[in-house]
Amino acid sequence: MQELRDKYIQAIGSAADEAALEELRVQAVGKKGEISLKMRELGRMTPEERQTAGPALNALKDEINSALAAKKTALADAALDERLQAEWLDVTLPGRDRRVGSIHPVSQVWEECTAIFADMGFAVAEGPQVEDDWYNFDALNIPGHHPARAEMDTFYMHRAAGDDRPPHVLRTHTSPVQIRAMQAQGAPIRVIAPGRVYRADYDQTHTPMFHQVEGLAIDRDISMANLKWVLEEFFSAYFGTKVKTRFRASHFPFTEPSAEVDIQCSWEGGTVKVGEGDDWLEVLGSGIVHPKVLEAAGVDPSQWQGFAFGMGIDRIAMLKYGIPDLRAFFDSDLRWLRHYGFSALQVPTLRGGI
Ligand code: 2U9
Repeated sequence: MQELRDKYIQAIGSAADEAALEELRVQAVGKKGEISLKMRELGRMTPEERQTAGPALNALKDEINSALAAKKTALADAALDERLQAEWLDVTLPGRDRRVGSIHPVSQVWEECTAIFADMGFAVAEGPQVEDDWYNFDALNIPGHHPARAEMDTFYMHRAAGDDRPPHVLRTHTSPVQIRAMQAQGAPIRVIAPGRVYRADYDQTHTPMFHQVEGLAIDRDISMANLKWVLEEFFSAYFGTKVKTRFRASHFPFTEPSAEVDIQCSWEGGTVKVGEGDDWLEVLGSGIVHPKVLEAAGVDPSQWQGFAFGMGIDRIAMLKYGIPDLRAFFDSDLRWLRHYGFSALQVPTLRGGI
């Protein structure tokens, strides 16, 4: 009995894992284990023998069960210690930076313009960025020989030998969109055309791709007075303060008369503030749509007339948000966006607020 005890107590003490322990349990105290078999032999013993062997076997069984339980706990503790060592975590380390996206100022301003003009009844029109030269030039009263074609630094699409379609260009303005809109729906019409435009020009204030929003309102008796009201209403909503405009006579092939439009501003310490002071800042071109342009778009100029205007979205975005360098718009480092306070999309309306 002592031998049996020593054998199991020692084996349990040196068991490497739970599986080895289980094997020992089955061998010793399992149904067909050594101690169980010995207990069965009790029946064949004399009462006297049984009186000493019985309690001794029970005590041995208890001792082995306790040793098994103690070893099981010890193994589990050791396993936990090992895990705690291996999976050690420094909770004092700073958290990982979460990358937060943000709206691009040009997209923001694009939406702002759309919302304000929508409040004045202008629908949004869209069109292709690759145009044929009729839509981009001829329909807008810019014939083949016109110097404006050369001045616009147009990107011409490559043409394969034998391609006899009219020349295609990357649109230099969004005006072709309004030609298409008039062809499609005729007059009266009130649309704006925001979108990307392309000119082969690159310096501090020009990028080969930029954004315009143009507007067109054609009806029976639209005048420059309506244009001035719409623009002042727009700029006041956009800058969130009453903004005066100044019209200067100008010339564009597609409008007659034409005007360049300045907005009221002040210059102090190198920063411009819109809607105060007595300086002026040029932001826009406009005029009464040329009869030839209406005709090209299938609208009878003896029945209909109206205004058109065009401005650079990038430029008015820089003005509103105080972004000094156009090239920031094309920077892939997003920290500057946060610097200018861009987060989610917020759109102003004519009814005020942002
Ligand atoms: C149609 C008829 C006329 C749109 C106009 C301008 C004057 C203009 C510039 C402003 C800054 C382009 O982005 S910019 O460089 N635009 O000066 N645009 S009138 O006239 C139109 C448009 C469509 C059918």
